[in-house]
Amino acid sequence: MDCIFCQIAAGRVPTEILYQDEEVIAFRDINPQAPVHLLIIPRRHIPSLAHLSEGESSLIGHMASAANRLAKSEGVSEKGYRLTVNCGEWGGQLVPHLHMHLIGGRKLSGKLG
Ligand code: DGP
Repeated sequence: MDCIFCQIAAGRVPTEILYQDEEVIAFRDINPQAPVHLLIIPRRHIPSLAHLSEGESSLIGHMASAANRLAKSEGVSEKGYRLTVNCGEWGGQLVPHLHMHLIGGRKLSGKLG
């Protein structure tokens, strides 16, 4: 188990968990790009969005629901926020465990790449 996010999900790395249920957990990004920068990850190791089978697509909806809930509790729901899934090397994915970034708390640039 050398995946850092698997270790966080297993409770092996001390991390403040902001939300958890049977499928996902959420915690703060170690390198925040905005006042609010959270990561929502599946408990199960899925290397990237490209590895998600069609039968597993409801997981993304589940992650987005968790993100919406967190956006409210973090106070960014009204002004707005961004959900991003980086996929693969050219998509800017550094940690090979599927995750969704929830970024907010300031006006974000329109740039996506
Ligand atoms: P990505 O480029 O989409 O793979 O983003 C990975 C993010 O994960 C990056 O913003 C930094 C964050 N990160 C990496 N290692 C850790 C860690 O050990 N703890 C936390 N909280 N975040 C981490």
